[in-house]
Amino acid sequence: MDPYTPTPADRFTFGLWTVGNVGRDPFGEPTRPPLDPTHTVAKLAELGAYGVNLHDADLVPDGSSASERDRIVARFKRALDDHGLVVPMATTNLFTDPVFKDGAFTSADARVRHYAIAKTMRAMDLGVELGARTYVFWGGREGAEVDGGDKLLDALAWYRDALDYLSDYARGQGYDLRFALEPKPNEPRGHAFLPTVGSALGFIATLQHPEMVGLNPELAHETMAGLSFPHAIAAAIDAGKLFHVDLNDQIMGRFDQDLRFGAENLKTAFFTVLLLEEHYDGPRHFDAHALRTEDEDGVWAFAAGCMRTYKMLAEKARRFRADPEIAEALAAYRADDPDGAWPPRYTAEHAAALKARAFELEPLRRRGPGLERLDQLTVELLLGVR
Ligand code: GLT
Ligand code: MN
Ligand code: MN
Repeated sequence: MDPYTPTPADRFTFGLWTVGNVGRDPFGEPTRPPLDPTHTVAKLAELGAYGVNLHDADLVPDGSSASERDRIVARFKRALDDHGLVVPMATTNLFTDPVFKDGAFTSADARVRHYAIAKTMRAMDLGVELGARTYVFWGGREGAEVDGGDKLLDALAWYRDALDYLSDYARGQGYDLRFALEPKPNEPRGHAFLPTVGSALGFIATLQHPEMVGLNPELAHETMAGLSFPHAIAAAIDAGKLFHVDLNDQIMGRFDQDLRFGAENLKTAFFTVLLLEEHYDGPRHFDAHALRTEDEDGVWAFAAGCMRTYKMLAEKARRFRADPEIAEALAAYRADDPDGAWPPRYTAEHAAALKARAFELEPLRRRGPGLERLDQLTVELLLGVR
């Protein structure tokens, strides 16, 4: 078998909303018909995916009766069973309904905030019923264009109140769920609350149950903010908070593109995969969609492409580690200090000696760390000539 053909062991997942994206944009109508979720399940299984994720409303339209909901869910579960797909992550659509136009958990109208919590509890019930262990919070409408609304501090407090309430709900129900916050700097709002991985990490520390809340960083979102995705992932890993990941691609400084993984920034994709392969064992979720130009065949080519590129980059990551010249360049980049081990242990005596130490700085100023060579070796590896 082609080594880059995905299998469920690779744990690739897509959202119903990703392959199901109909190609609507702010200037144009849909270019593709909606997909039946059971058809999506069958196609994703055929392509070698492991799972499918969803918003409540991707499966059960808002306002469905209880019996309609149960009928839709039973049919979807049958499709999952028939095709061996799982639902590792679920989330709530708190952005499409006009009721959320000025925020859900951060709406200035307390009735909307209460409704958002109620909708999320029902969506959590659905996610857990389908087997989800990760619950994502993307605050699509949590933001502002007008700071004259004077709610910058209140909005963060309301966001915190809602997450605290929902953590208690999940615990009260005995749900085995972890929450993953997904930052984004803007779009659809002018300024989003919790715009980056760093801001979300700081916020989590203020929650009542910080241990059950982590991050779902998205490549496109950090890139829109002008930041590096590998750096953001590293910060989340360092904090023990990489609970989930949204892989896609994006041109910096553009609208939210959600391009096929690896379509734009191959080096970013490579260093992302290197980190994930070595420090993350959750599902590899593609939060992207086919270009608006494409028909359904293009959608499945897009989905297969995301997974295939990930696998090719995972193979490159293994070669990066196994390459003796790269290993040698990496070893040369890091220099030990013959006069003292790292990390230094503080004692008053050590501090006094360190302050008094006569450093020979001239050789350190002159030393070239070899990064040009290292980077070129990486490029050659990625281009397939080593
Ligand atoms: C929406 C958004 C994504 C989020 C999804 C989860 S919905 O498509 O663009 O980044 O991950 O709510
Ligand atoms: Mn996105
Ligand atoms: Mn996303």
